[in-house]
Amino acid sequence: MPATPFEQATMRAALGLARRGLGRVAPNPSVACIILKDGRVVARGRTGEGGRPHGEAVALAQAGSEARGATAVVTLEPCAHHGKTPPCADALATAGIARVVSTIRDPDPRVAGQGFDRLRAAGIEVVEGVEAAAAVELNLGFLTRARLGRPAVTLKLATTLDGRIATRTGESRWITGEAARREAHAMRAESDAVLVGSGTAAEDNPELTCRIEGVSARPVRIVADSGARLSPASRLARTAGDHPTWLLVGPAASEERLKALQSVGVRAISVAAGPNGGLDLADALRTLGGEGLTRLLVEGGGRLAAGLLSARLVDRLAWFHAPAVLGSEARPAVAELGVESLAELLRFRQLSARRLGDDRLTLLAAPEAAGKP
Ligand code: AOF
Ligand code: ZN
Repeated sequence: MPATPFEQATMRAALGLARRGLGRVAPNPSVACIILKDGRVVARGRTGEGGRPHGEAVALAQAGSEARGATAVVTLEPCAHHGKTPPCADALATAGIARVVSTIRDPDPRVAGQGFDRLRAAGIEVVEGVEAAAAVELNLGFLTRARLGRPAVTLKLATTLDGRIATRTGESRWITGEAARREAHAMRAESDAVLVGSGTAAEDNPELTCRIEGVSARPVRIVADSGARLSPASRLARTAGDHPTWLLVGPAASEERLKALQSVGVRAISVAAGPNGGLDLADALRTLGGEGLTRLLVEGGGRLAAGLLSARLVDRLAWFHAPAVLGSEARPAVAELGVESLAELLRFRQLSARRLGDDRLTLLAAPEAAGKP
């Protein structure tokens, strides 16, 4: 029997529950499981901090004997491998779950369809593909790292209507309003790491922490800084003891500057050199994937944005527009891309748009959506 409207609604609730774990479970996915019996919810669970326990195990423990004959609604294919814990597929079967409603397959080669197979082999009725598009969005980081070895990249920009992020003299606070800025902090909370270029780090002197009440997220703060130019007196360097802070440096970075930064707790990571004295951004992202990061939020500036866009390394755009105009002498959000003809136009697909105070937030997906199921 296909998923009932109640099961579909429960899946949407489960996706919302799982979303609350984003930014806290890498390199694992955030998976939620809601257990239904006789038309009501008897248990719900999601993946623990750091990626364990798995969501199904949390929900099954809460359900106890109520799990017998019940339906489990799970936001990703239950795992089939013996890790620190036995496979969730087996745990669901042992608990007596009669039906599993789920979304997309888990691309981890230890799972990859075998979770669903194990459930069916145990006599459990399995419905796949429910809310699949939303599950791809939820699991984009995990899926992208599994497929491409790098985190999913969301480029966040806050601009005027004509795409400017600062005046010619560098004045940038504030172009968007309070509600948009709060939303931007919430986006940090759902990320494993936040990345800026060295120019932005020098000019804005940002802290890149997540300052929203009741949220204790601590995304890794990363600066793409080929020459290790970050000042040891910057906010980032001065708070490196309290918040993980990484510097992506190129081969030409001076040992002396690196030592000064490392002595205050900044971690330096070597990356291959790229064009125009910058970093090889594909190599940088692969390195971050190797460190276990699945969701990377890039907050500018214009050169880093252009570098990632031209290398086709941006998966999602989060574009905040303020109802204002600055003119072409102001700083553009995206530096030169070298586009000569419309055939090279970078076109995105709109996922959603909403109003935040007087500003507007548009979420867009890159055409080569790296996260296809
Ligand atoms: C689930 N439920 O809540 C999660 C799953 O290192 P381990 O043993 O924790 O396994 C990690 C893998 O388990 C990960 O790559 C992914 O395939 C799956 N994650 N599976 O059924 C969960 N977090
Ligand atoms: Zn599992």
